[in-house]
Amino acid sequence: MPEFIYPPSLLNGINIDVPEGFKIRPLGTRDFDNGFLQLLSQLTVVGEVTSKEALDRFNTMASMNPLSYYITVIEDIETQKIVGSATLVIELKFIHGIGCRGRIEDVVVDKEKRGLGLAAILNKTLVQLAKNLKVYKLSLECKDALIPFYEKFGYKKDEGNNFLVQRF
Ligand code: 16G
Repeated sequence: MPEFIYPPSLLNGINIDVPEGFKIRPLGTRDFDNGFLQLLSQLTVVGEVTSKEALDRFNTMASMNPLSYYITVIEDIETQKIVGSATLVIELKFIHGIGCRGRIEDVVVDKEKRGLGLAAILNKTLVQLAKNLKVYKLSLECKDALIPFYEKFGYKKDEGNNFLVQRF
């Protein structure tokens, strides 16, 4: 199993300043012992997930060809805890010249570490990574209150297009 969910070198050319004491990098296998799932539970329901299930899912995602799951985390270097995470998902298309679409998912920063600009760092990094991967569009879903935050990274409402959902 690879150590990281995508090659860390893909972040090399993306020079977005991170506050001292923090590191941005792809999700790693050891992060399941360093609070990654607990962090996700600050966003939504994670449910009962065993270590084996988590690592199997990691392995499936990391083995995709081409890669689709660019889960990017911020580590607190001193404690090794994962204090921020956001995912770029790449969806393959026939349209737009065998193009691909990007989606930003599961953006979360630990409630103890909010106000340091970590969510902005994750967003700027993933917008740049999506551009490097040549997506023709990048989208996300968010609550009304977060629209002004996401607008700072180039998103706008897609007038006439709505987000519809069914929950099961
Ligand atoms: C937010 C997230 C989405 C996540 C969902 C979970 C962002 C930009 N959006 O909409 O990615 O999957 O919350 O909520 O992070 P749910 O459990 O109600 O689907």
